Amino acid sequence: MKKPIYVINGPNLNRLGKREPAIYGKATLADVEQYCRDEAGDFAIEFRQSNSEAEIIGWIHEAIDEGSGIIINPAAFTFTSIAILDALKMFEGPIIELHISNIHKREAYYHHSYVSKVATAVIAGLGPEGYRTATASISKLLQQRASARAELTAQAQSGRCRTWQPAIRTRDVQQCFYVVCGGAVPFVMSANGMVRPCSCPASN
Ligand code: CA2
Repeated sequence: MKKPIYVINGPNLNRLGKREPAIYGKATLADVEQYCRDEAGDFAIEFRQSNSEAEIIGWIHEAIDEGSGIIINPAAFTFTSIAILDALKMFEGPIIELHISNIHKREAYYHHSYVSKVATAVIAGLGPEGYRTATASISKLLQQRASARAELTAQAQSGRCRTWQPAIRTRDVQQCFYVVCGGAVPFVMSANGMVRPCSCPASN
């Protein structure tokens, strides 16, 4: 069974639709949750909101163990929380950072995001509809990644590649998961599911 996509929302977003509609739109958080479910295809959605940094970190830990992808609107924690950044660094799947408003058009203190350092993609300024875009995009990324993994498995099993090399699992090294070594052509698979030839020392 497919692992769920976690959609994690930070402080004050429980009030969505109740004030500042010019910036945040008229949709409520319940509407936004429905947008995500509409676009999720085969994936289950774990939709969460909290005003507590500790609770959000707990949910990221849960996603590390049980989730396939994370969509996160960290709200004000975007600009303050190295603890959320550190938790997200441990997640190996795709991460989409989402903001309803275009944070770069706003006051300077909204311009620097810690979360962007580990995000696969950032969506800002599409309004509540951005949740649809984020869910559709992360589903596609996850499907591409699954196809690439299946292709590599088939190549390995067909004998073209003699060994599977466990990947360098940090995000710093272009988000590699597996390097297939020893075959005619070594490959690298990235988090967005693209497969490309690589030069792998272990294949020489
Ligand atoms: O645009 C976004 O989604 C934000 O992440 C929302 C955060 C803000 O700190 C970020 O800069 C951008 C704040 C959310 C405020 O919550 C509201 C809830 C209901 C109505 C208006 C605001």
